[in-house]
Amino acid sequence: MTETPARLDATAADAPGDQSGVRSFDVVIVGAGLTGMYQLKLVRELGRSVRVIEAGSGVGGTWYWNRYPGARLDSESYSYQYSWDEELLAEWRWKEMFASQPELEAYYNRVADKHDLRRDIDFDTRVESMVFDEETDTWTLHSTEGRLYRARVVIMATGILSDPNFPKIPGLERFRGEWYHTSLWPDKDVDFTGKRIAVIGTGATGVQVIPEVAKTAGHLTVFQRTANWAVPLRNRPLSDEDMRRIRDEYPEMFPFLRGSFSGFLHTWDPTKSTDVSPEVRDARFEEAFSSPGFAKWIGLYNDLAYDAEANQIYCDFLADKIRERVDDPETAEKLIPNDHYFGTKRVPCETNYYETYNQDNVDLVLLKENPIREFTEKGIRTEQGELEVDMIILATGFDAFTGALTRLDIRGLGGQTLRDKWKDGPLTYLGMQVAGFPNFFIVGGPHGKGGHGNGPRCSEPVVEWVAQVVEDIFTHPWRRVEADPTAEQAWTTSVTDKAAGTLQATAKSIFFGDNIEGKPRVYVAYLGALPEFVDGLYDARKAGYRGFILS
Ligand code: NA7
Repeated sequence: MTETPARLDATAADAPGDQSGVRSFDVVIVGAGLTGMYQLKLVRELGRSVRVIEAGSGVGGTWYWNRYPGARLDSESYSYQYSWDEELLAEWRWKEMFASQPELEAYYNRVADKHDLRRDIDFDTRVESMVFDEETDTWTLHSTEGRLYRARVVIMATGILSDPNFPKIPGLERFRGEWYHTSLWPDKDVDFTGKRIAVIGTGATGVQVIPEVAKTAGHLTVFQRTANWAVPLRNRPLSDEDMRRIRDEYPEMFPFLRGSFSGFLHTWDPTKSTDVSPEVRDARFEEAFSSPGFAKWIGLYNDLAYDAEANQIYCDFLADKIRERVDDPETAEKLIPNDHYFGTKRVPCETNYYETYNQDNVDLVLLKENPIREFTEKGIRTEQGELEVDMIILATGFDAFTGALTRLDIRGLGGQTLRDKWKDGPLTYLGMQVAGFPNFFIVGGPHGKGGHGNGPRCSEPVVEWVAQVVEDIFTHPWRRVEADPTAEQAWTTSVTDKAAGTLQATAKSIFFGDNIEGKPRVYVAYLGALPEFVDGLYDARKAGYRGFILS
């Protein structure tokens, strides 16, 4: 922090590359989602030359790609927005308690316009590889389109849910109808009217898209691998009066969320559910069930998170709710999970999901009873026969946490690849850096808090920390910041130890990579509290970059 950095203007950043076509920047950020956008703003404010590389044609990341009908938040809209733009907080009027994809995309476009972010973003550009040059201490990045970038610092803002998971079912290329993956949904109206449609997947995305498709489909067949504990979202429009009250609360709300366990408005009740009478407990469950969002998860007794017996009581309550909502008892039983406790997988929030199965045009197929063998020209061949359909929708999720990084060819010191280094599971220090990959930062990846939290609340302090580190890199004599392998091992062990023996560990989930065939079963998120995670970062820097190697 000894020198004042020289400011490079936008014209320099836009300049054509050197003779080899390489364009050089101080910092390259990969991804223009909510994390990359804020990171761009902060790095730019440091006076550093910076370029964001984004595969999509617009900003918003998750809220750009996941434009399937029904896509919406299940964190309260106002708790999910950026906290750092007072003007925008005063200006932006959320239409609904839980914003839909179009409203969120509009919000991120407004942010990009207001802060003139697009001038530093290369859209329609997909990074495929990056190599660290030990002579010059710089990274060279190659895009699929043949663009080349060089930067001292690379910040991966690629998100935890951005590498689509395609089921390993042969024959999709043969299918003559329309097919879509929910996370690669086209920017056009997809007409379901009168069509025979198959949806594969019943996670957070499936339960949102299924009721929308069922509204107009001629026939909808849902293929379910695992039943999920989905709960009603209870969305509603926000009135002007609501917004006035909500805005008045911003000065207290944001600090509260930053100090909370996962950045959500709801907080666990420390009372044990087994210490109250069944009547009190049932009344509490009913009250939560009729409340919006995650009130019926992290707003309840916290022993549901760790005590199997307490959790089972709540599972029984929720199972009865499904039975009440689904007319056909056999279908209801198929929709009730029997292999995991409530909250041990991400809890999807739904609107009319269970009632959808009361429609005459909707069928449910259990993949455990009737597995899919292949896609055919006309549809889907299961063990019991061929189902002819006009459209297939894959709501099969993501190679979460690590996929967005391991799908790239990233080469650090000595030519080692990140993919190889992580073949038995991710190794990180503080979820931010990987030993052997200098000046390479991950804002939102494995071992980060975002996996179990409210995205912007968990990422803002991390993005702010990275901006401080970037400033240090350019104002100190050292040229590299890199995780110390010993600190990396200790951190990784602490992350996996925290998860071992928990109720979470009893379920097959994206948090253990179970949804992806062949992925090692290793815990990939972070189970501690948000303040603990953030303090760990800031304390390490304050302590002279404890656990990092500066050279
Ligand atoms: P999820 O939650 O991973 O759900 C994906 C769904 O697709 C889930 O029901 C999976 O079953 C199913 N799936 C995955 N692979 C297959 C194959 N090969 N065959 C059949 N079914 C399959 O992803 P979402 O997109 O719904 O949600 C992602 C996040 O978005 C979520 O965590 C929220 O944060 C928002 P499984 O349960 O694995 O047996």
